[in-house]
Amino acid sequence: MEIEIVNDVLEYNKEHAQVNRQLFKDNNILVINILSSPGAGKTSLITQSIQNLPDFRIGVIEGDVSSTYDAEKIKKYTDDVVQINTGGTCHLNASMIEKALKKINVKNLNIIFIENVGNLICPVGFDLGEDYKVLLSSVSEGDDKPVKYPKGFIKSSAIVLNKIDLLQNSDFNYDFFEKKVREINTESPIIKLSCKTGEGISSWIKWITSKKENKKNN
Ligand SMILES: Nc1nc2c(ncn2[C@@H]2O[C@H](COP(=O)(O)OP(=O)(O)OP(=O)(O)O)[C@@H](O)[C@H]2O)c(=O)[nH]1
Ligand SMILES: [Mg+2]
Repeated sequence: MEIEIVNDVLEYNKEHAQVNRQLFKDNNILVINILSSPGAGKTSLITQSIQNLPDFRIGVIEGDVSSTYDAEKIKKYTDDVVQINTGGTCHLNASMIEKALKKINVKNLNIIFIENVGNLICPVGFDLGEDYKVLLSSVSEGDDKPVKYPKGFIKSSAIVLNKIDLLQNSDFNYDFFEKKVREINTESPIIKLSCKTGEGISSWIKWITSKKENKKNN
């Protein structure tokens, strides 16, 4: 008997990402993969987005090592939520997404947010078939994250800085943060916002709706 060896994990992932990408294209769904460290505000950004995009039907794929805690929070805002528990793995992969997609009614959706497992390292290398990766950083993590964890900042199409309501009471230096982001990513917008106060959320919503419009026209 011949034994097939899958010797390139990323190659295997790429095949599944392509299946997902085709499904998203066929159904005209914009898919955003949100990367951040634990507690930066991924779930908060998703619930804010759902509330501020009333004209779109939004699905959410929640990635966590264990627990359904975030999915339960999201469930208050949309029925189209599916939880992936990775059981210890520190990132989502495309095959997990492919399975999760079978559990939601994809045909009804306009936008899908994927909340990746909270960390700035492992999720970056895995294409899930999404349209865009978004790197969410927050004031409470400090302004040196683009220096210490550059890859996510390089690979993301938008950089969101959350918790700007805390700027006044912290030593976070926004000019330093921006300079360090621009040294490694000259293109992607940096969107400053607070999921707590709602400040800046309109810029994020504008970014999403413009990407949705672009996808429709392509
Ligand atoms: N002050 C402040 N707190 C915020 C803001 N956004 C989120 N939080 C708080 O930060 C904490 C973490 O927010 P979550 O949205 O759960 O963060 P997360 O990235 O989903 O966390 P994990 O899923 O555990 O990685 C919660 O207590 C939020 O209420 C903000 O803009 N300002
Ligand atoms: Mg969360």
